[in-house]
Parts: sequence; C-alpha cells; structure tokens
Amino acid sequence: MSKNVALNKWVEEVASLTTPDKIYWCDGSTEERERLINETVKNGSGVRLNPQLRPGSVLFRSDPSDVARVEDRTFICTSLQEEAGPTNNWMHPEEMKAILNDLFKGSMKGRTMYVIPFCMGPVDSPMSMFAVQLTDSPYVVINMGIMTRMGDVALQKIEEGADFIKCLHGLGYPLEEGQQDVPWPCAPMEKKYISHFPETREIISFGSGYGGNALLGKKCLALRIGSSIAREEGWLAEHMLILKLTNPEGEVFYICGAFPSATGKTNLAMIQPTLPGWKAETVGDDIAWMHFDEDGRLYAINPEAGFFGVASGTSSDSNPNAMASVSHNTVFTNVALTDEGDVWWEDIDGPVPDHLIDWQGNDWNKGDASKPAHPNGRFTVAASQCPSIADNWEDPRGVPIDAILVGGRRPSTVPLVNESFDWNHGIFLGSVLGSEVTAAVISDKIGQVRRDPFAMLPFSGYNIGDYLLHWLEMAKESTEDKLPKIYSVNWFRKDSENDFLWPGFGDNSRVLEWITRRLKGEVEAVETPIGLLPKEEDLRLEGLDLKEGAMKALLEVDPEAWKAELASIKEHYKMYDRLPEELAQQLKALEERLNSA
Ligand code: OXD
Ligand code: MN
Repeated sequence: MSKNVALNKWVEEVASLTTPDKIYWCDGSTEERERLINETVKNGSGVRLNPQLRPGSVLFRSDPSDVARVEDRTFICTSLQEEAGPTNNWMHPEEMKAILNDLFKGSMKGRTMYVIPFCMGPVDSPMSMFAVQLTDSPYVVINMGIMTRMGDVALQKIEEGADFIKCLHGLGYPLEEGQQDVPWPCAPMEKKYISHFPETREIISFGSGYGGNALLGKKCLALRIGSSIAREEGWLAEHMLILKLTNPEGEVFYICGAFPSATGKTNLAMIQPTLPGWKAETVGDDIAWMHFDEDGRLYAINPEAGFFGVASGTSSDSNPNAMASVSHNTVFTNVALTDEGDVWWEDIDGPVPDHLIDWQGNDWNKGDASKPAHPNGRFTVAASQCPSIADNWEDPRGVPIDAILVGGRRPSTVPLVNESFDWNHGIFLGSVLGSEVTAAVISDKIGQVRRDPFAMLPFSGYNIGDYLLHWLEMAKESTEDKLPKIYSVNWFRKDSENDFLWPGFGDNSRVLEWITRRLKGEVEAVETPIGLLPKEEDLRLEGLDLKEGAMKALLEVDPEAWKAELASIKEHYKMYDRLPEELAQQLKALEERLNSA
C-alpha cells in the first residue's frame, strides 16, 4: 500500500481482476534485485554467469516465439482511427479494453503481482514523468530496475502527488494449483496485445515478456505515449541518441541523432573519436525528450537510466565502451553461454568457442549451421556503468542541442553528410529518412528503401503526418539562429564492388568535426540541389586509407540516382493521409532544383 489513494485503488482493481497470489511493492534497492535474480536462478528461468568472468550478471533465454517487439500486435487506441494514422494498428479503446479485460481475468493466478513505481528522466527534472507498472514478471522488474529510476525514489514523488501513468503488463500464463512453471512464460502470438491509450495516457500490454513489449517505460511510454503527450504540450519525444562532443579547444557541442535499427546508433552514442584531441561522451543511446527553454534553445534529457542494447556485433572493435559497460552487473537475454559460464555472441572478441549452449539452451558445436546467439539478443546495463557516460548526463535541465542528425543505411544516392538549408528542409530530410534493405534482413526486398521518418515509424503514438507537422511547428518556439541545424548522414555508401567507401565507427568523428565547424560558421559548404555538402578539402582525412575516388563518390549528387530517389519519395508520401503542405512544397522545390541543375 502507498499513501496515494488513486494508486492503491488501481492496484486493488487490477489485483481483483487478475487474482495474483501475492502483491509486492518494489523498493528499487540492490538487495531486492539480487533477491529477485536469485529467485529466477532457483526456479530455472535465469542462469547465473561465472562471477569471476561476469560478476553480478545473469542470462535469460526467452521462449522462441517471444524474441522481439511485435509491431503487428502493437496498437494505438484512439476514438477516431485517423488520429492513429496510416502507419499504426488501430482499435477503438472500448473494444480493446473489452478484449484485454477478458484476457487479464485470472491471468496472474499462481504468481506475484509486482508494483513498480518508476520515473522516466532524472527524478528532479521538470521534464521527467512518473509511472507505475504492474506486472507478474520478475524478469521485467529486474530490467526495469536498470532501465528506469525505479522504486522508492519514484513512489515518494507519487505519494507527494505527482501524476503517474498507468502501465499494466501481464505475461498471460496463469498457474493452476500444482502446475509446473516454464522458464519463460508468455501467451501465444494471437493473444499478445501491446496497446496504447493516448487519450487516457495508459498502456496495457499482454502476453509478451520481451524488451519493448514488456519494459513499458521504453518504447511504449517514452516514445508512443510520450510523443502524443509531447504534441499536446509542445515538446518532442524522439527515438534519438544524445552525444556530447568536446573539441581540442574545450568547446562542447551536443548532438542528437535519429537512426533506424541496424544503423550503428548505440555505436555512435559511445563513439571513440579517431581525431586526436576530440572527446565524445554519451548522454543517451536511444531516446531523447526535448523542449525549447526560455532562452530559445532546444534542451534534451535522456529519459532512460540504462541501455537495452543489441549484443550481436558488439565487440571491442565496434564498441569498446559498450563492452566495458557489460563487464559486470548485466542482464543478458538470448545470447549464448560458454562452457566457462560467460556469454557469447556473433563478432564478440576472441575466437569462436568449440562448444556453446545456444540461446534456446541446446548444445551448439563449432561448424553447426544455426546461430548460437539470437540476432536480437540483448544486454541490459545501467548507463552509469558506461565509461563514456557524460558527467552531466542527468542534468535536470537537459543539454542544449546544437545539431540533429538523421541517418540511414544507404549504399547509394545519399552522401556522407548533407546540411539542410533550414529547419523545414531538415524536417523534409527527416521525413524521408530510410534504410536500404540488405541481404541480412529480407532477401526479396534487397535494394529497396524502407522509409522510416525520424526512425519513428513504429513509435509515433499518433498520425505520422501530424507528427511531422508538429516538428515543423516547433520552430515557432525559437528563432532560426537558435534552432539546431539538421544534417543527413550516411556511413554506409558502397562502391560497385560492394565495398564500404567510408570506414565508419570512430572515423565518423571526422564528419562530426566538419559539422561543428559549420555550426561555428568557420567553413563554407557547397550548395547543391539536395543541400549543403562539404568541400572535400574541408574534411579531415589524415591517416585514412580510402580507396581511390572514395571521397568523390561519398560527396557526389548523381542526377540519375536522385531522379529515382524523387520517385521513391513520392511513393512514400502517398501513404500519408495528412501530409503537411510544407513537405509537399519541399518535395516540389527539390524536384525543381534537380531539374534546373
Ligand atoms: C530498440 C529498437 O530496441 O529501436 O531500441 O527496436
Ligand atoms: Mn530504439
């Protein structure tokens, strides 16, 4: 019980519907987390890792049907379908509540219902939001304790009267008297519902125990409900990293960036610059909440307290800071287990072991065709464990953003870096952000561009056209000289031999360096029909071993390729039922510039 009557009433209501054996209020302490981890290890759902190799860490293996976010089962429930827009699954709130009411009835039988008070953002920030998640999953409690400020710190504010968002989560796997539990309880796909009610600011998620479906502070609250609240209240909730960059003169720049999945977002958030004297620090790796302050500048906070990162591909080469972060006190999900009791995944440091236990708990021997770690296997770790975390990452005011990057995986057409002419043109660049589908993803769509406006396609809690209009309108909160500049970047351009033209990773600091000099007005850009590009001599390329002609290709604007791009953008814009007129104008202006070039 708490001192907040409304909270107690809701907890009681949910408990009488779901009939758990016990109700437990989480305090968020380290002892509590240790106790819960030990319980999961004892009941066979968690595996303790070797304390010598990976102290304080645990591995979970999910049900094979419950390995990622389920976009098909994710719903935005508004009174009118057009409010959810053409890119979201929609159901009327009453219809959805009726379905969920039936599903939740008795669904926590034989289990404990945990009450998780939590805060998204630093507890004392005016931008932060409080919430309470009810769940019957101890795995969720353990992860929420890392990803959010959880327990007494949040409950205290809620007891003092802070508004809280109701987040209800259930695994959908009740236990009858004497029934043996399974290591990863969840419901079948057709019973999974990740549902959002923006009009009443509620989240109800049923049937999945995994990541963004179950840790409701992240995608559900910080992005979907968050973006809807942000539109109402005049701020931005974005799928963006936040990076602090300090040049050799000690000048500090804050950059945030929208990147769809599989485009190196976490790597960029933890970049180690190869340019001497430059320092990069992490403020956030996935989500930014931003508002214009009285000084007219855009300030960002990271609403999360941890990283829920994709393990696969992470190594001391690709991301040394992530590797150091997960050296202890880390929760791993769906990665492989070594004979020594450590974790393993694709491209991790060192040779491939001869024998592993794969992510489904089966023996795996070197040479077997299957992948021992799931490609969406994850680590959950406190941001404070990251060596590159910025000392001011929890500044309640947030950090003032100088530049916004939008970047996808584009083997052709899109240059290494392109500065928008102005704010509206930058929003246009964000609206057409896309990634070319590679063989690693869906083989019959290779070469096609999948557009993902500001990397928010699966995360906007309202009509995507209105979302872009909101970005356009935010400019009114500031003046052109104070608005962050918007850049498109593309680290993934390839040549005709299918080789990457740009080394990426730490060398992306060379692009960031040019951006900072543009911000200071120190360097001229080349005006092209698509935007403002660097002169080759203005990019610091010393020490790089680029292929002959690489820079020319990285900075070219090929008229033929851009004609095809125009056609593809027009196709993309057709899906909008509410395309802002300004973006139609931007597209027309681009076409005219290309035609008269
Ligand atoms: C994530 C995602 O997990 O974007 O961050 O899917
Ligand atoms: Mn993300």
